[in-house]
Order: sequence, then structure tokens, then C-alpha cells
Amino acid sequence: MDKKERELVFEKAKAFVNEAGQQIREKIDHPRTIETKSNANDLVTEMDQKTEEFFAESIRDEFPEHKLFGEEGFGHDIKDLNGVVWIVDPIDGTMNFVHQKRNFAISVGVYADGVGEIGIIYDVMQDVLYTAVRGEGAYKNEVKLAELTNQRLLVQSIIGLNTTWLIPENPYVNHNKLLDLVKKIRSTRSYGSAALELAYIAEGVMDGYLTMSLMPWDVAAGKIIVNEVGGLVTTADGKDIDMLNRTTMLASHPRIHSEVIRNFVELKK
Ligand code: 2AM
Ligand code: CA
Ligand code: CA
Ligand code: CA
Repeated sequence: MDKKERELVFEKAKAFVNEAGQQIREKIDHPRTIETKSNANDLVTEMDQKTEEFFAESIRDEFPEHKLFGEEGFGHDIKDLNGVVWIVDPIDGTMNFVHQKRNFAISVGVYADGVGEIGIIYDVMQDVLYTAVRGEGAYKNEVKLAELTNQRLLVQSIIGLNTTWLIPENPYVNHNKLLDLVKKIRSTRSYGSAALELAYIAEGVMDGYLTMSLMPWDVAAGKIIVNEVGGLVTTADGKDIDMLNRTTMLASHPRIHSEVIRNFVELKK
């Protein structure tokens, strides 16, 4: 994707996100149809679906050759990242959307032949837009975010961590090592939107985020934004993220990334 095309797609993507966000805000107090997906706590609403449908139609109208990879199934059956693929989570943090009517985001990552070109995370209710275009840095509402240099030591760090991963029976990770991490660091947070947690790392208000189960649309935009300020986004054991399948993730500023993996993450087989 050349610079001119990147700029055009970026402008259109921002316009789609703003329009979708406005629709959600206008209907935030309307009655919800809430269904469950894989389990009783895995929620989806008509607004998740309508928003993704809006992206599907908008992308098809403006860029018929582009593909959509989205959570709610309005996109294409994506088997590879050839060409231009929009990786979209229409509402990241659906449980927050339903229960709190805040703390959820629209997440849009645009990949060209597997390379992350554009990342947009929109905190809909706060009206805060995080963006990045590859090679041009990251922004919060038009203000450029600082590079992540000279960041905090691990003992001074706030790490995003869901308490689920501390349950001994969890199938993914040695919980005792994570308890050691919790004891070592300054504190944990759990915001319930992976996209927002990644945006907060890029902003420098969180030092890391460790999780054992994400889908590509949870991380596609945030990875680009975090990378643009010099942060690292890998699997929980330090490998490249697979943007087609479920993944673990450790995102952080560079100072603590390898230390967390080396000393505190032991994945179960
Ligand atoms: P969602 O709201 O779009 O479903 C909550 O901790 C975070 O994890 C949210 O970003 C949420 O996205 C995501 N999430 C929820 N259920 C998930 C699942 N079964 N697998 C992976 N990610 C999930
Ligand atoms: Ca979901
Ligand atoms: Ca999500
Ligand atoms: Ca979602």
C-alpha cells in the first residue's frame, strides 16, 4: 500500500468509525436485544451486529476490492491476509456496553499483505480517538503520543490482567507464576476492553497487558498503535502474533517485556 492510498483509506476509516460511534451514542439508552454466544457470559447485541454490518457495507461501497475480517460474521471468510484486509471489532467490550454503557471501543486495523498499515481505536462514550498510520507515529485526538522511552521498572508498573488467569484450574497458564507477578508489580487493572487496554499502553498510562485469549480483531488496531510508539506486542511467550487465529498476548513498553516473559509466564501445554 503506497502512502497516497494509505492516507485515503485512513480518512475513510476515521469517517466510518465516527459515524458508527455517533450511531451507538445516540442509541445508548434504547432497549437492547442481548443474546449469548459461546457461553452465558459471552454477550452480543443487535448494536454489535448493526455496527459491523455498517462497516461491511461502507467498505464494500468505497473499496470493493478490500476484505473484512470481523467478529460478528458480516465479513469475508478470511483464510489469509493477502491484499487489503480490514480487521474490525464493532464493539470491543460488549459486556461493558451492556452493563455500564461506557468503557467500550470500536477497533479497526487495516492490513495490507499482512503488514499493519492503519490502527484506529475509538472510545465511543468518551469521544477519544486513538490512531496510528504505519511510520507516522500514534495520536490521541490529533495530539501525537510520546515514544515509550525510559518507562517504569517492573516494580513500579501497572499491568492489565484479568483475574481469570489467576484461577488455578485455568487451562492456559501457571497461575502461581502470575501471582508472583502480581506481588512484584505496583498494581493490576482490568478494563474489559482489550482494545482500550492497548490504547492505554500506547498512551503510557498503563505499562503492560497480559492475556491468554484474544481474537485478531481485539488486537489488530492496538498492535499498530502500540508499535508506533515503540511498544512491543507479542504472544505471552514472546512470539509474533498470528492475526488469523486465537492468541495469547503480552503488550508492554520495551523495558519490562522480556522480564515478564522470562520470569512470570509459563504456558500450559
Ligand atoms: P468483546 O467484548 O469484543 O467480546 C474482555 O476481557 C476482552 O476480551 C474484550 O476485549 C472482549 O471482546 C474479549 N473477549 C471476550 N470474550 C472473548 C473470548 N471468548 N475470546 C477472546 N476474547 C474475548
Ligand atoms: Ca464478543
Ligand atoms: Ca473484542
Ligand atoms: Ca466485539
